[in-house]
Amino acid sequence: MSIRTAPARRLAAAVAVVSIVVLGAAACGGTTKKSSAGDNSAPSAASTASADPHAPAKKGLTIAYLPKQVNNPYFTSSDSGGKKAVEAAGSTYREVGTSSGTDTAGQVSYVNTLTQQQVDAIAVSAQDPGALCTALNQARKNGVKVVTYDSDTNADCRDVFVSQASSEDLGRTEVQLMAQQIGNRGQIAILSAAQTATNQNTWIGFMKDELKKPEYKDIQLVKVVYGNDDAQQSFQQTQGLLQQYPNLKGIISPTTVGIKAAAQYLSGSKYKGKVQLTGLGTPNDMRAYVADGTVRSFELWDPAKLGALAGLTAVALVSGQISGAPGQTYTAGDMGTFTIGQDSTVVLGKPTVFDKSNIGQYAF
Ligand code: RAM
Repeated sequence: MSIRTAPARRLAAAVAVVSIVVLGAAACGGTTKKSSAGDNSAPSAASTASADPHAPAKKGLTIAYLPKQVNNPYFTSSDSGGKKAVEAAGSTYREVGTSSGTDTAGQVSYVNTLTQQQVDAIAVSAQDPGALCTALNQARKNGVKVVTYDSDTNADCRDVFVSQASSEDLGRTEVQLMAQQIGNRGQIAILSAAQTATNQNTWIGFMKDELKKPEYKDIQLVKVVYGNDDAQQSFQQTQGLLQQYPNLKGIISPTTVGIKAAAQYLSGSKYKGKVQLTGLGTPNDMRAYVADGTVRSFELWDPAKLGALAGLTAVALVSGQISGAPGQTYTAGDMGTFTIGQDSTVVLGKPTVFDKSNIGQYAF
């Protein structure tokens, strides 16, 4: 892949009018990426590069995964799904990353190293929306395709975001699950991951919006706390919430680490079965707490499928089958055909709600 030079970029600007007309047709009327100035500016690949849906899928690529946190079982699952899919597609899988969910400097330094090593694509779950931008755009200017999965960066700093589900659905359904469990009445709190996490913050935004509906007028969201996807911190935050709000009726934890730690605390306390807990968890982590009555229902997508789709999207980008423009479609192995939507986002599908009636069917 060639590196774009300054004269080439000026030429691109000069033919912008022509490109817009051509793109308008290619992108089925979808939005194009915002342009920005300065060193942090995006290479605007999606808005200028053409894609050939019939181009053969390239093999022998190196696709590097950079999860939020390497020792988090959720990412072990997602990235092993990625490994399987990338290897089945004839390419090499790599994984690098930090062991803390709040080490944004560590994530930046991994992006820089992967750029120097000239990997073909990076699939990254961002700990912070803006912190990785300069490094990711530097990677893209050097010909590396960038896919975010699970947690996005700003839309100008990657080619495609592979989202686990509709963020709006996730936020609203977590409130709906909680409301059912507490009979639409009482104080609730949120136990989140890192304060900067794009995915959790987006879901919390939709939770707050859902809570404005008249049917939830008797539910008060009293506090949002952050356990930083650290088991001990999440456990302590749960304990602190119950000390501070003795009338608390429920906790929503939209993180697999947080919900597990909160369940562990509740199950060994006098609040078991009295303070409700829902959010996003893996069936493997939550099985014991559903069985002992601490948790009634919670939801999640299949992390392995998310990791697989991220890797296959990276292969489609490097192969030139897609450039990231909304409206483009591509086939992701045996997962089927996907269409790139608004803000160059691809959605995996709908999450599953788990409770005692179906949890036995899932093993992740
Ligand atoms: C944690 C991470 C991840 C999130 C899941 C639900 O493992 O915060 O980003 O998607 O929970």
